[in-house]
Amino acid sequence: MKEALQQIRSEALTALAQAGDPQELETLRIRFLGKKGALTSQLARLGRLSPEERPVVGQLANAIRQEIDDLLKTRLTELQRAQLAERLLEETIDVTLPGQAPPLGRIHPMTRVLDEVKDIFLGMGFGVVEGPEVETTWHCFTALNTDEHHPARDRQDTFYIADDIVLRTQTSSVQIRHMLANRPPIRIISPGRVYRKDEVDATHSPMFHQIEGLVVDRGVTMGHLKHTLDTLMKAIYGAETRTRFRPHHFPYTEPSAEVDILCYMCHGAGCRVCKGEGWIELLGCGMVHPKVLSLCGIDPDVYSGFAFGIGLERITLGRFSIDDMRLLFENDMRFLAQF
Ligand code: 2NM
Repeated sequence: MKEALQQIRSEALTALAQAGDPQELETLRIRFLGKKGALTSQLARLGRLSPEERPVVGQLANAIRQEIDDLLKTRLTELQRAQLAERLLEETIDVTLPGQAPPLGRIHPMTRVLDEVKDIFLGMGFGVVEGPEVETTWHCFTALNTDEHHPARDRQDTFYIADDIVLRTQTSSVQIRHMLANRPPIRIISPGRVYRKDEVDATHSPMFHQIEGLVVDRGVTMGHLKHTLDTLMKAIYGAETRTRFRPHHFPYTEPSAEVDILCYMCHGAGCRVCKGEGWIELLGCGMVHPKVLSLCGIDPDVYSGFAFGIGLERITLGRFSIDDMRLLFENDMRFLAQF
């Protein structure tokens, strides 16, 4: 039996010396020292020995167990150290490598144009006023002198929430609220989303953005209106830009006009951008109708005002030579990253 124990010992020492990783060591521990291990099964046979032999062989078996156990611990530490050293070598960080920049967002082209327009008007002493997108028909139509049968009120054209509640069709409703709550002098722009039942195509969307402006004071004239819009157009499209005012009709202004700018592509010669016209229609404006002032508690015999409305998408498309409005709403980074 002594020979068997020595045999186990030498097998174990060799195997332990050759083990390559902690997993292997554990397998060896079970093989030699486990409940059904080689050494344990030898010890089970101690009982068959003579009383003289038993303590001698027992001692030898224990010494071997201890030796294997010690070696297991030493080898485990060694192998763990080796593994760590290997990992440290593999995972070395080269701090001189260039970093990986996280993808950065950027300002949407419409936001950029809006910020520019705000700057221009802030420079002229205007305030920026916002208001609700869900409006009463009174603020959206009645107060704007738009009578009961006007097509703008049609359920085919406007999103109704209830009989007298709509998604605003223009931000003029914000200016009505402002006039009701403030006395002249008034100088504001009101940018924001507006809604109309239009099918989506290259130039239409059921939701778009408007910037409306309003000035009310004593002695405000069409001359002030023309100068203000001329200044705006030159600031957006360049100092050489020319504006043209054409008579038009809006229920909330009298007189009313549509404003064209000389085509920024062909400078009047006629091209694809202006559809051969030489001019591009950009906005609507006029002198605030006396009835609108009265409905807002402002005396039209004392005060006069001008107002205008301009589409933010329209300006943005022109400004960056984009030919399809849908591109502004699709949030495709390949498109947006160009600005
Ligand atoms: C436009 C064209 C002309 C307008 C009128 C008003 C208000 F509230 F004063 F009556 N705000 N905006 C107006 C006038 C809007 O958009 C094309």
